[in-house]
Amino acid sequence: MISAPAPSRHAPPDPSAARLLERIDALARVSEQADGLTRVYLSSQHAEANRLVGGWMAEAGMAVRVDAAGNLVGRREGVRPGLPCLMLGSHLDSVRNAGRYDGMLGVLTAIECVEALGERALPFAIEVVGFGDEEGVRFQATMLGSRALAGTFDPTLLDLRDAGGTTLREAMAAFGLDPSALAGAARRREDVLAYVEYHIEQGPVLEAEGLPVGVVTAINGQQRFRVQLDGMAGHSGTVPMRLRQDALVAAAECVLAAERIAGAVPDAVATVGQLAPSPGATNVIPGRAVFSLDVRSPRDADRTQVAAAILDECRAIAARRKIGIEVVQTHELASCACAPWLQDQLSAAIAADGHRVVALPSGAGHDAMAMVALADVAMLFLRCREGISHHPAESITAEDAATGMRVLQSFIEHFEPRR
Ligand code: HGY
Ligand code: MN
Ligand code: MN
Repeated sequence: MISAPAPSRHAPPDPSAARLLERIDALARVSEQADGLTRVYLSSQHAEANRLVGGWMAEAGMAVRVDAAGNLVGRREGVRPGLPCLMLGSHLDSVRNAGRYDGMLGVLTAIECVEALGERALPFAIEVVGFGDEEGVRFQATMLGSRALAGTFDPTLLDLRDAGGTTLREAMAAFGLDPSALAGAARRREDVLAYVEYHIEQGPVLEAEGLPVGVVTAINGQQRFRVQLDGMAGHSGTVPMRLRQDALVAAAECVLAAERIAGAVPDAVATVGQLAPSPGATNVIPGRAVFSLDVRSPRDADRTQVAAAILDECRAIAARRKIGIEVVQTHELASCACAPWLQDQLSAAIAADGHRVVALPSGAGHDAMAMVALADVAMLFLRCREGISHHPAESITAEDAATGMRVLQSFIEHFEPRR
């Protein structure tokens, strides 16, 4: 594991930015990994993170609950109880060996902003949500928490199994949730004025522009697949090369095909992040190879065309090598446009803080993609060093953390619900 250099931090000008960074560091220690950050959905670390962040929500004066999907929800009433809310938030789960800002920055900054409101009476409520599963690390399907809150959760996903064979249904019950009550997590459209997510950019654009923050125009659509290749295991010393049905070699050819096909389509990306040969012995020809495929594009037509072309090529490779192939799509989310009226209000907050306004697309997926089924959405991006993310070297500066907080605060205080 690369030991991440401590992010360059001067004493932040804003006292709550100092506390924000301390809290992010404290939350990063809630991990299944002794030497880094891994926190997956419905784990004991997820429960501990809900307790820790829930305590900070309570300190900020919010009523705190965990919903039927395990999402952490803090609520601050407006001028009178029960008003529709401006919903802020992001996710509290992480990828494996993650950075500490992806997701957590948005949740903890929103809590600071709510606390900074003090007794100020707003004509709307504010809710801050810490979603339990944006990354999809444990069950391969992503955004399970935000889909449940948006009312689009597919109950057949309850039969998904993690690497240990535990179903999502069993994991929910072990977490203290009732899987049969999952529909209760769904919110009503009339109760949510908008969903706005503050998140690190996870890319190089803001740094290249010399800007601390930017407004997101749209979030690229994405598809994920599980591909299983079944050849013939055998003795590595005795089976001649011409007689082999080596599943791992076939998978390697598929990986190269994914790179070639996606690389030929502007703005499309394809990634094989997981590849598992079995039985996994040095002297055994891999009879099986299972890999993940992640395909994205700003344009849904391109994305589906690239995914189909890659999988067609995988099938041709398997046929030529006399290898069986099984393809399962585990996830799909269409590209998501951010609402212009919200973009305008975020842009005004950025400009009021003295920055040039840049609008940019998001290549990374976010809970906002699921939340758009419930309410208009928008995102505020914060610069991160060299665009590094999904890696322990992910980092931001204290100054930028303070800037992002001021801009989010200004957006909240001037928020005008759409008439
Ligand atoms: O995969 C993504 O884009 C997000 O980080 N979950
Ligand atoms: Mn992520
Ligand atoms: Mn994220």
